[in-house]
Amino acid sequence: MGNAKKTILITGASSGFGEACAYQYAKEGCKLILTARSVARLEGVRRKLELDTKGKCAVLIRKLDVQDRRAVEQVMTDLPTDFADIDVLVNNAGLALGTESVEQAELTDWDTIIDTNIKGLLYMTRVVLSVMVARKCGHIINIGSIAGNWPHPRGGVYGASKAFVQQFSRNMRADLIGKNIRVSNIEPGIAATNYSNVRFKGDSEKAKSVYAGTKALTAEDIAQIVCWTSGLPEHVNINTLEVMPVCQSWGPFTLDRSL
Ligand code: NDP
Ligand code: 8X3
Repeated sequence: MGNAKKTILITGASSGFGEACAYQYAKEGCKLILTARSVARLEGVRRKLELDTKGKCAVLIRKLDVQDRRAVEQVMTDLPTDFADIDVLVNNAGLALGTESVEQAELTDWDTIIDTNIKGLLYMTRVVLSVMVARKCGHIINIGSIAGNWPHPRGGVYGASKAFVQQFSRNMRADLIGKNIRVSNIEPGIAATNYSNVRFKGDSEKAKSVYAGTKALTAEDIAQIVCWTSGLPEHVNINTLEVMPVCQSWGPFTLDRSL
């Protein structure tokens, strides 16, 4: 089946997985709608796409904060007709903030995580689904995380937000039976992107130390998986796909022997 000629909307396309998905889908002959808050970085992605594809890739960029429900609705309303039939939505925009234990975490960080990873993903999904349901086709690909599947000390609300994404993906798929719409949740482990820089609030030394001595996943690894997932024959649905680098695995249970 493949992805050629599909219209793909990617949130958080200014960096990391979203940016790498844009390059991969462009190689596969897709039309792209790239969204993020940073227009300057989106312009950079568009320039690189134009060079890579010798201007053959149709790209629309839109400044969009997924936390803003009205803005999400407006972006969809304002799409030119030749970009309006979205075949694939990659719900990728997201972040972790802070590394404190739950009793010390900043409540404003929790708000931002919930507003972006949960509410933003819900707003995007609802507006795009209305188009997909009307066309009786489409594919929603959510970017979850292994942090939604396994307990992570100091992963608090971030991991919980990704557990939400996993269960929402499953429930959505249950609701959409008979409507010919695919739903997939891709759950990466540690990947070297700007993620840690955001999580450590710009402390690039700390962010670098997360990946030191590891061979972490790359954004391109995840982009290949996302594009493969949507390029499978139309009757095939990847429900969930958890992926870690070989250097990552689980820890044992912990016992407190001090009591
Ligand atoms: P990056 O920080 O490199 O990219 C995050 C992207 O999300 C950026 O394009 C950013 O753009 C965008 N974004 C953040 N907040 C908003 C917002 N409010 N509205 C719109 N866009 C927003 O990190 P990754 O590429 O690693 O992260 C992508 C996804 O992958 C996230 O959901 C993350 O949780 C998940 N993930 C990451 C893993 C990792 O180890 N890297 C592992 C597992 C999952 P801008 O700032 O311009 O808005
Ligand atoms: C984050 C995944 O492995 O860095 O979503 O905690 S990990």
